[in-house]
Amino acid sequence: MEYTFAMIKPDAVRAKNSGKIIDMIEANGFEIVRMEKGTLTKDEASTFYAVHEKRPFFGEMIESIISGPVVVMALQKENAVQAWRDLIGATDPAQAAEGTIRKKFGTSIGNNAVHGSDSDETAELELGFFFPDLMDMEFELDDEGEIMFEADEDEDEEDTDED
Ligand code: RTP
Ligand code: MG
Repeated sequence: MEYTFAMIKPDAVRAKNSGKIIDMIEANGFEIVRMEKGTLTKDEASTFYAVHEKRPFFGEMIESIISGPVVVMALQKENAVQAWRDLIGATDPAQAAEGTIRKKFGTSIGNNAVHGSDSDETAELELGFFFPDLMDMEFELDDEGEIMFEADEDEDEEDTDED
């Protein structure tokens, strides 16, 4: 897939590293299709982290992710999911490779600076959760590298039929 979901977590936002992380995203050839800053509610965080609900540290994860503003992004690049996972590095910053975002800006496994979708399926769920309007849009870059949005015509027809 050409798109993935990325989040700069509260620890990195608090440490004033958002700009440096965004710089790395752009320097590594990702197009930022959407970007928004805000603080998640407990309900939003629980939905977002629902797959981890059985983990012993689930409560800590939720408290940490709602502890301050996050920056959420829809990123575009060829093979975006894997490319973004490669750039962020291993979950534990201590294990992350040199030059990765978590190596540079993560301070512990719970404060690891960024999140990235782990599969195409997860990316679709997470993009749909934060940027629902993107899901029924087609978008691509024109010759100048500008994003062009086009409504998905099939979806429109379906909507018309239902009305
Ligand atoms: P993420 O979802 O945030 O991109 O991280 P990930 O795929 O590399 O790791 P995942 O297994 O999905 O874990 C989600 C987040 O849970 C926190 N964690 N804490 N205390 C611990 O042992 C522990 N293990 C994981 C991390 O903040 C991780 O990003
Ligand atoms: Mg994960």
